[in-house]
Amino acid sequence: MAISKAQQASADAYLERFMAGLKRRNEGQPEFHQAVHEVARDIVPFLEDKKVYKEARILQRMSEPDRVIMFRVCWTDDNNQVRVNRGYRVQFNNSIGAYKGGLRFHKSVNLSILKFLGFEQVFKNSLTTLPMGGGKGGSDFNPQGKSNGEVMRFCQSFMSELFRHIGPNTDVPAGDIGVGAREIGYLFGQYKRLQNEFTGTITGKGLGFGGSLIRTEATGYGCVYFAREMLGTRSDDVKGKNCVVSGSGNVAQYTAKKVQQLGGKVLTMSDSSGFIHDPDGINEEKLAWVMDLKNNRRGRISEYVDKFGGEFHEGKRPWSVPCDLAFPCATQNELDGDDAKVLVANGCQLVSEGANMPSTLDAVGVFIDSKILFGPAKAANAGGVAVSGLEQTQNAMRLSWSREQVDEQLLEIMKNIHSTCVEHGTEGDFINYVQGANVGGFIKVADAMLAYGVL
Ligand code: NDP
Ligand code: 2IT
Repeated sequence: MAISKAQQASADAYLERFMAGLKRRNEGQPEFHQAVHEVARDIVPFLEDKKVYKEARILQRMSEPDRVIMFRVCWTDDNNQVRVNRGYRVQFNNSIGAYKGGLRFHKSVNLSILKFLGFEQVFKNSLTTLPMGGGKGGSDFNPQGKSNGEVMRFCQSFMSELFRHIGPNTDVPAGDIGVGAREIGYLFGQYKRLQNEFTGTITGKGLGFGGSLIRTEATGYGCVYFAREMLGTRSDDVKGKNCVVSGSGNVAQYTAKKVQQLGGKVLTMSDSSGFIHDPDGINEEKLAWVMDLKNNRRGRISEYVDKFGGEFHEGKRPWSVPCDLAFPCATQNELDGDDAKVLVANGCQLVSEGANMPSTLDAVGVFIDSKILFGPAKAANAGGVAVSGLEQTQNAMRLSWSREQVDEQLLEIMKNIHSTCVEHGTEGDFINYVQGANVGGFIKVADAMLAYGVL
């Protein structure tokens, strides 16, 4: 995006005023400020010569959610004690389709985190090219250490309020941190019971009751497909690359699997207690063991070392391990400016974000300044919600597509997102994927909002 010096100065002043207003209206919500700032840094200069968007205050309207629903969730634990949690659904923007986005159950969940995630989701869903608006929800409920019965009672209570706010043409939730196959089963079961209808109102469902093949794999697979597209612009490939992955949940697992399939070597995985480093590489057999550990036995990643050797680094993140490619797949702000400098100094050529906003604003700055390939979350991890969109389509048609059909469409969507980023992010011989994703995601939603008039 080439703008004059005078336009840049005017954009800088506008950005400062815009962010000051946003912070004043949304006090104490640092993650939301960060997510909006990351987008506004690119959108404000883009708007310099686009009066219609500016006069219609599109950016201001897009950074205010359509509505926020907050509710009490009461349930009884295994000791017959009454527990109280808070439930949320942030319905951010439905300009181009029904609200769509995951539910997160984690002790850290608050309004700031869900607003950042809902805001990001609007752009991400737009990039997929599917007709989906953006939303996010969840609870400060901590599933760790809870029995199946406790998780079921919590999910049923949560859905007893949420069900009245969602529907196949209104709002379609899915999973996120702490919400996997087990939770989706309980949530969908309760929704179906209360609504007395079988519709595709939740995605990520089990394969026997409306789920789509490849949805479980989609975010991780898509993140590596996106990495492969980025490498392709430098005539390079995943094959033979040393890869550092963080996290060991859904996204990390299938990122690791696709890296393996494409001939890369996975050196690390992590959880909230630290990371494991296996210099021999986490191969197929070892990954299968990690999946069983995390998905069935619900154990800690440190147990890997007792089984297969390597090192466990307690309380640490894996970015100091030298690598060619890095895949942050755990959580927000897990990679800061110092980590980014270490990665770049060690020769890392690419970062593809599986998690949402894993890199701090400083880290993003380091990646862009050093001109490595940096795929931001809203582009790189859009494969998950894209296949959720395909699940909705299959549900509406009352049929299911084959593994190959869905995987092919996922790959096609990731390639399209990459092309959109190239179209809007190319600056000379460098592709700024952050700018490309922000501008590419913005335009479609902004044009729909313009068409609707002042809403
Ligand atoms: P899971 O719950 O399956 O796994 C989360 C992983 O991240 C676990 O290894 C967990 O460790 C770790 N983690 C969570 N919180 C923290 C923390 N505060 N500090 C360090 N590690 C942490 O979630 P997903 O794999 O589904 O989600 C991972 C990321 O990917 C999130 O940012 C999510 O928003 C994003 N995402 C998910 C999509 C999906 O389809 N599931 C789609 C697009 C993005 P522990 O077990 O110790 O808690
Ligand atoms: O952050 C995300 O894109 C998700 N958690 C997936 C959302 C979805 O609706 O599949």
